Amino acid sequence: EVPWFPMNIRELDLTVDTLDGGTELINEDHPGFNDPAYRERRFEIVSLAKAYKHGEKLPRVRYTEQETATWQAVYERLGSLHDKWACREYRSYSTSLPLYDLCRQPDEGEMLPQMEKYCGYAVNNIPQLGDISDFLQQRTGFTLRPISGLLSARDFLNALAFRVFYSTQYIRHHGNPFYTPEPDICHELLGHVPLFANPAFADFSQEIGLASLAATDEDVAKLAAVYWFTVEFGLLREGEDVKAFGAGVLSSFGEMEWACADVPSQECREMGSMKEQLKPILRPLDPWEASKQEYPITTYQPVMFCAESLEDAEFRIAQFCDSLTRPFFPQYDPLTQTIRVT
Ligand code: H2B
Ligand code: FE
Repeated sequence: EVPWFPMNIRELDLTVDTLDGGTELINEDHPGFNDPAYRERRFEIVSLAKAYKHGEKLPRVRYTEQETATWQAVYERLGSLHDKWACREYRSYSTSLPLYDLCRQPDEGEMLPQMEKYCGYAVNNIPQLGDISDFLQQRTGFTLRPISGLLSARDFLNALAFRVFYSTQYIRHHGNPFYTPEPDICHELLGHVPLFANPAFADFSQEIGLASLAATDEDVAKLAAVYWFTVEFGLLREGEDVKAFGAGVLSSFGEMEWACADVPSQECREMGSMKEQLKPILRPLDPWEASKQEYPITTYQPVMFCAESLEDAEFRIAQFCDSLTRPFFPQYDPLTQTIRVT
């Protein structure tokens, strides 16, 4: 029997069940667990995501001063680390022009000023998902959809086939701006979003999504691991340096130092519960190996994968996806926003 999957972008409306605590804060260790005001605010914001239907305008949230202060703390501290350790594709953009535009000059520059100009990125402003989604759509055809918490790997990956990325809209607890046990708007916007404006990255994310449609549970688990070691925790070689392209690294000071510094500090290692290990073990990106590699979700990554370039990662992952066998071959038709199977 073939597992259910969305055939039309509208059917993403059927994917609303989240796994976890993300929505309900059932986990006692969550920094917001004992804060009724935070819980109430979370409820307000996730209710918007739960009510959202395809085609509607993305909900706009009026963030409080306290929430904006949390964003500011994260934004400022990450900014200086990105200058040092974020990969080139995160820091800058270049568009490959469509054929009819070839008479014009290619458009190149720094990414963050673009995000500041078009999407409302600023130290004192939490950007709105709708503005970012419009920007990405014009860049790579990716759009954002609000979600209330963690989805199953299958549901989450399936949406990538439609070039849709599920994004949380709430922010971490103000008590500790530098820690979150789950995705929040800082992770999505400062970790994931800039790379979705990169055409090669957008294509390879969709590739993983297409491979997940109707895949067996076993193959979904493999794809989830490949996703984890690339989109979330992937590294790239730039000359002598190791740079971050995974959003989990890019949105965390500790993980960025752990992954990219020549010698991670003692303080950094303690933050990530790395007692014995001095540095992550870096392996060259091999999706077959990554698909079988175990990974912790509460400590830093003991093992990480480093690609030669984003194109190298894209090529290898495309090969891996092709190697998975399925009863049919799904393709995305962007004109009708449906999946065609052949
Ligand atoms: N759900 C949400 N809402 N955001 C994510 O980043 C996410 C998810 N990641 N579900 C998925 C799982 C990922 O860890 C892989 C595919 O399992
Ligand atoms: Fe993420």
